[in-house]
Amino acid sequence: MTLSIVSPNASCSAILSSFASLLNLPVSVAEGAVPTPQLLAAVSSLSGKTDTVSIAGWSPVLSHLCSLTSTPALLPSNAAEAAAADGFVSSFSNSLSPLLPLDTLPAYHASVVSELLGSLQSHLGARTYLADARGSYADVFAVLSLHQVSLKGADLAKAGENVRRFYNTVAPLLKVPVIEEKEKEEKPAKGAAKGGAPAAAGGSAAPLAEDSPLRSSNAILASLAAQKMPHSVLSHAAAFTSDELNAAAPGLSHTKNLFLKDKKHGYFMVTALHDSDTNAKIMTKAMGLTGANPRMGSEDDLLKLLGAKKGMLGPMCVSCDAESKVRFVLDSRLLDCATVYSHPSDNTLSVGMSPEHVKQFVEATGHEVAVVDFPLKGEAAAAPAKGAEKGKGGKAAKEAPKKKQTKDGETLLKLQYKKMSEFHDWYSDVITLSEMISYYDISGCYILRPWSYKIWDSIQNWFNGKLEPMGVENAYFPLFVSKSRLEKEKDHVEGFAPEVAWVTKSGDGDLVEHIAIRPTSETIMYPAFKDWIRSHRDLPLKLNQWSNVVRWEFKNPTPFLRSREFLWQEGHTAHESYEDADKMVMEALELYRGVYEDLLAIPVVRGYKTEKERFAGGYMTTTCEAYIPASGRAIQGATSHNLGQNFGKMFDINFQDKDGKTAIPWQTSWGITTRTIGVMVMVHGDDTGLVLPPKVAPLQVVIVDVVSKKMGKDVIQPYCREVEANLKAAGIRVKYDDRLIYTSGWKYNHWEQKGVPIRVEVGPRDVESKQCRVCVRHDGEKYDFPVADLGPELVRKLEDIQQKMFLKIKKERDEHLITVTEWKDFTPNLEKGNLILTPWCGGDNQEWEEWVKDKSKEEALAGATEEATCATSVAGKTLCIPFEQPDLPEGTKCFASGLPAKCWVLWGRSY
Ligand code: 87F
Repeated sequence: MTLSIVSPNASCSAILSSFASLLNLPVSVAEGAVPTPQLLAAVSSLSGKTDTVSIAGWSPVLSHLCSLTSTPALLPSNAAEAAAADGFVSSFSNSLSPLLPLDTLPAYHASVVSELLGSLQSHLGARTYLADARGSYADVFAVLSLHQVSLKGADLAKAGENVRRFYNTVAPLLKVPVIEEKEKEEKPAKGAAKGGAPAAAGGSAAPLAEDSPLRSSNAILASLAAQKMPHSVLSHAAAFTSDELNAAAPGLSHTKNLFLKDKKHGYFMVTALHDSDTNAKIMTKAMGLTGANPRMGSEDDLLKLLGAKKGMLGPMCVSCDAESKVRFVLDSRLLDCATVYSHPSDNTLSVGMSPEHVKQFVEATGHEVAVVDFPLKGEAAAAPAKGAEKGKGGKAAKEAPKKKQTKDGETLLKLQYKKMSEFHDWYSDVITLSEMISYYDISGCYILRPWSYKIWDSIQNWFNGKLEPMGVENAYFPLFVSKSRLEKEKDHVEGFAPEVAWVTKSGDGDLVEHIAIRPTSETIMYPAFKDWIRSHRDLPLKLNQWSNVVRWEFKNPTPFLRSREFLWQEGHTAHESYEDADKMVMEALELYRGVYEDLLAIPVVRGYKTEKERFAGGYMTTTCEAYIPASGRAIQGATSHNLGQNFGKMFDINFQDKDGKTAIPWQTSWGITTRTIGVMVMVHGDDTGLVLPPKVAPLQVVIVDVVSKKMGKDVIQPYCREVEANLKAAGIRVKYDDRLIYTSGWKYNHWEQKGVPIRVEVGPRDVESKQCRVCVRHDGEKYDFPVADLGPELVRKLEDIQQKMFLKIKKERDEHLITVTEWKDFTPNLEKGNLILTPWCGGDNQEWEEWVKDKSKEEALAGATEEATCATSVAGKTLCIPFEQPDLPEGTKCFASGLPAKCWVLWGRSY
């Protein structure tokens, strides 16, 4: 019997009939406006049951169909997965069905196909997984969609790697052709003086077809299947470092896996959460091993004992170690993860399992599981664990570093870490102890406490003061943006899509149209620009907005530098001519130079972004690049874009020019964020804490008295209050810390840690001699000075401090600015934390930029330990083509390609 199902719209028909054919169900599907109950009745009659089940949504309907043919492989494994599938199907239906009459179904318009591929790419990038022949529910729909649009190999070849790989895995299920991967293109060898041709992006991962030898020959996957151990397998681009892994499969609890050797105690394999501090001392102490000093094991031993290559290790590799020569250590923080992801000795795959199953698997191989409490990176070393008890639960992963406590519970005032040797931990320590930041229970989100917000306030005030004479007005636009508006900018939003956060519910109900939270406001503002700009008299339009934006980052979050919500200013202007827009771009960049150099005392290099690094939606991007000596890394400080007429065309903005002709305006956008504060902390802070440049310091001077038996507070306090009043009158931001509950020593520490530029100490002898002691935070200078002239003295001193702080950092930056003309000198200089200026072929030879990135990374990793490779990227990247260009003599060759050089480019490791 063939069942006729009438489905409510074209895309539902498409999905349903594909699904039926996949399951070999005798179903014919026709289109008609029918409500779901009729569909359900039809489904019930197919099953021979007459009772009508109340089911809402496509996934239960299709689950029902699945159950009829005993094909559990296609069932969602949990409610979240079913909801994801439903969401995907309904968004597919909503976006495509209005466009597609049934009879034109196979002939989708090219743009619809590319839109679909784009969304699939991000969908697959974010959550697809495959377990053997079993596709997740959402995956099946994705493939059905591809199947329905009758994509041929040629079209699919254009799709991203994830889509291709995925398609090929499921292709045999669908009995559609597998796409043959083309040989990776070799980049031009001509002029490739050094180290071979640029490598193709995306690593060397092969597609995992169903019959792939890799899949069938992977003993670990086979063993999991044989043991019927619940697991999922996620296939992704080859990932050698945790950054790469987080980019390839974002948002998951990935493990890092270390292979160690100790002279006395032999081999260890450690499986830890990616952001744990896998300190070997903590481990051996917790395991009660004495005299241990484990080091990285050799690659030979790794292969011999665990059958894994570097970067491919996972806990299940212990199955190779038949003689149990390797001790297995599990990070207790993993026990709090719902699913733990690790490589089955292949870094294009991640196996997801519950932590309990990981333990079970390892124990079944004859290895004991030693559970150790490793702290989160940046936390204080945890107290030694009491033995290596099995199954002991750790705390849920938190970013907040632990603070040491004194006996009576009061937080220790001293920093625990040194800036130069423990930079990352030092940074967390400084921003928390100085009361700038408090951590929050959502990863990548932080509380900006008054001490940091006041600095942002002073940047805003300075900036607003500059904007006014430039004719830029402040305005405020909504936080939310509709899907259709956001996607109007499809071409460049596509690259950013995984970072966009969406509101999909209100209360318990699903929103019909999902709403994005602004990651930037072009798509929010420019439809209004279209209404406001009619004539040349409406131009220039110059608006600025102070707001928060949300970008759901997957790389390691860092307060101020990379957070999921941050504060910024975004300027958006429209002009009659390209020249006017260009002038605006440069004026905005000059403001950013001012913020960094004049306010924050941080030198910057201004320049153009290369073609590869510029904002894809615009025409040309300029940037301010700062340098952080302690980490040897550069950081983009702010950007200003000439958008050309791209957005005008996209948003249909036009005006009548002076000659009465219709013209498209020239636009700019520019932004600077609270990252400024993080850069300032990193650049100026020291082992005692913050060091604030006077121009932005919430307090420029703090007065601390030294009360003693010799002179009580009745005498010394009025004296200090008078000093405070005089300094206030001189325009200084000053506070007299008259709290009696703290000692003067405590106060010295406290204000030093908060970076106040000047401390004025007043003791009994100062009162007698009508003077005070001036202590300078940034260089430790101390001198006595008469209070009568203190106002003008400190005004001058604060200016002097501001200038000296800038010059000190500029000197340090300049000492790290190196010119390199030959490739051989490039990576060694990166390793030294230098900024590198090189002659560059640029222009049409963009692939060399990628080559330098890959090659420098390869060279740097060749000499690094496994632990080090997990750290932030070691590749050298272009920072900018500096506006200030040194002479480029005729005949100069590009340091990488050997082609004729066109300009000088600045490179560095960057944040
Ligand atoms: C993330 C998600 C979606 C950056 C994004 O630089 C969209 C975007 O358009 C996106 N991240 N950008 C580029 C922002 C361009 C521009 N916007 C105004 C700026 C300065 C301020």
